[in-house]
Amino acid sequence: MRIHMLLGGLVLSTMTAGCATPEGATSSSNRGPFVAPDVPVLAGQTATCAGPREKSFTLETREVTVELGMGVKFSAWTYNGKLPGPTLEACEGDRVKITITNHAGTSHGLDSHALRTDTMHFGPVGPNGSMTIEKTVDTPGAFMYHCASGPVTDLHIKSGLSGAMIVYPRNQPLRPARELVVVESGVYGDRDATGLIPGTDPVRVQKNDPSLMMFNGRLEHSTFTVAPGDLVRAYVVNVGPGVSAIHVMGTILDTVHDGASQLHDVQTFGVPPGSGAIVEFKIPEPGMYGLVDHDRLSYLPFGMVLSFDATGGHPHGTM
Ligand SMILES: [Cu+2]
Repeated sequence: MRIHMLLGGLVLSTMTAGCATPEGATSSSNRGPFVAPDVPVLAGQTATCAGPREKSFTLETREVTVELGMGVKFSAWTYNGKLPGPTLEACEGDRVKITITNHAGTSHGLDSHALRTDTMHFGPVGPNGSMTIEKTVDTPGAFMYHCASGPVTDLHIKSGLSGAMIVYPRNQPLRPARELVVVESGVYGDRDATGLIPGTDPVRVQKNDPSLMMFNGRLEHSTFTVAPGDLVRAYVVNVGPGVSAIHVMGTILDTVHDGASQLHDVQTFGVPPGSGAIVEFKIPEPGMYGLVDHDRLSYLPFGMVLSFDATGGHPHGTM
């Protein structure tokens, strides 16, 4: 009960007084990806599968201090300066070419779980170097990608070098839905007096002991404006640590795609670290809803909830 009160307080705290559109909320439309500064950009199945059958991506490894929200900064290791790295979208059967250019001070590489290929292609490559992986993607799904750097790979992933790669099915159109990417990951370091986490603590890394957990590399999130009856599809990737217990407060997952398997009417779905799943849920009635990791509810005050507002600007959908 207290948790639900907390969720209510959190989601409603993102709303302005009265009936105005919540500040920072996404625009409402019936289909397509949510667009907000704090969610990875998503083109979606239709545009991706209609595009060229060869997809080229460039990922630049850079050491960047990123804003996490709530006054916290983190000196991260990044792909393209972002946490998580950019979402790589491809369509089943596409030839994918991923180039890594290393602008950082140590060696980095790339392992995408969407690829069936020799791991020797994953690098690493030294500072100022570059490498390219090329392969046809043949399996649809939401996949993790991450740095591959030999025995120190875990430290590199936990310093920020990870992201989502979506491979859309080519011949099975997905139902129209509001879509978003959800990459869950941790930060392994303590804040100094200025709010800066100056780097990754190897002791915390080894213990799988994050100081903070994040959705999409942020502690603060836009509220997603939806309407009753909307279908929402989340491409979930769990960087870890621990199984992500994906649950949407206020509803039941309509369909979960885990590899080629489909499950229906699931209250909470476990996504292991290093894996992904596509979860779909319908907004049942006017009100507020929240996507959480049910095993990380202790992090709710630090932003571990994605809020969906179906009130039409009016709390509980009432005038
Ligand atoms: Cu690395």
